Amino acid sequence: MVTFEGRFTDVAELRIAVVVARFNDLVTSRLLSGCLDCLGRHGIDTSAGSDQLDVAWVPGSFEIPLVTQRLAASGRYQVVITLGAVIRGDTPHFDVVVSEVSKGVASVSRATGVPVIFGVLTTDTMQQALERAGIKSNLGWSYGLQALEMGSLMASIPALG
Ligand code: INI
Repeated sequence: MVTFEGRFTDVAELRIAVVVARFNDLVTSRLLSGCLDCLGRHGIDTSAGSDQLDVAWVPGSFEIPLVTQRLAASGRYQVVITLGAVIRGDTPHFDVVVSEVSKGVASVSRATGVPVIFGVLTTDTMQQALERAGIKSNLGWSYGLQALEMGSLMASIPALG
């Protein structure tokens, strides 16, 4: 029997891309700082000159899948983290944006074989979003941890063929 498990500290070989939406950037910039804090504390170089980490900003969550697709297909990254905030109160087309970004990200992940962390908050109010982006906890930190786990897990499982 083989047990495959991700690791959180053996990160020297990991290259990570983060795709972050500017829409609701009060929330998303906080998710990004939580995420980078987590990655840095686990040994990822998060400095400006880092060779391990790149960040791509997109206008809104709707644009996340396209840029994620390009980054994942580049072969440069072992994992991509997506960060966004879709708030029902501000968004008549909430369901459309949420559906497109969630299905888009899942489909990129399966098509490329690169794990993509779904860090798009979907909440009813800005207050709820802020609570998840640092006022209470910062889910950006969890997304960073999940990226380390999935990046190292996938690297440990031999690909078929
Ligand atoms: N994008 C978001 O990330 N969150 C939102 O709450 C949101 N609202 O409220 O509309 C939003 N809209 C922009 C959308 O993602 C696209 O950027 C835009 O439609 C251009 O394609």
